Amino acid sequence: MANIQQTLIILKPDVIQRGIIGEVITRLEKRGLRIAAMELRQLPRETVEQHYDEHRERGFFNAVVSYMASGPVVTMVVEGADAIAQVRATAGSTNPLEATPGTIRHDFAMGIGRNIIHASANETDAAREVALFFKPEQVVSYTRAIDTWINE
Ligand code: FUP
Repeated sequence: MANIQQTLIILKPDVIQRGIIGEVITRLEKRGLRIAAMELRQLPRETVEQHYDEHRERGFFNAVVSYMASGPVVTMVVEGADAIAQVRATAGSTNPLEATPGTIRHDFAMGIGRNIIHASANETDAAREVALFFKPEQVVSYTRAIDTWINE
């Protein structure tokens, strides 16, 4: 049985500014992931601070909060077999310099401070982050005819 998981993705402000929302989402859809929720929104600083709470004491905290609040983002919940690890692999290493060619961060980004996509790191973070950005009724569970061709 496939281990179906949900994970939270944020397409960061530069994705919207650079006009590559579609290209990034296509990478995820082509993997076979199913979009369960999606919204374009301007994040208040307080929400970003809550999201990155574990990094509050780090030197880059203010920079990452300012970046994430600098313009609209697209928040998404995607679903699929082992979705948390699958999306992290497709996103690539946090630092685009270390990301493997073919990953989103390698192919679309240059700097760790402009790494264009957030993806939950583990099950605990995914549950917390999905709940931070979406109400339960905004997350839609459904199946597609193609799902049986993606997971046995
Ligand atoms: P990730 O799990 O890939 O989102 O990475 P982290 O939780 O380690 O970092 C959160 C965000 O802080 C990253 F997306 C980019 C930013 N960051 C920096 O700007 N500088 C650093 O040295 C580390 C992280």
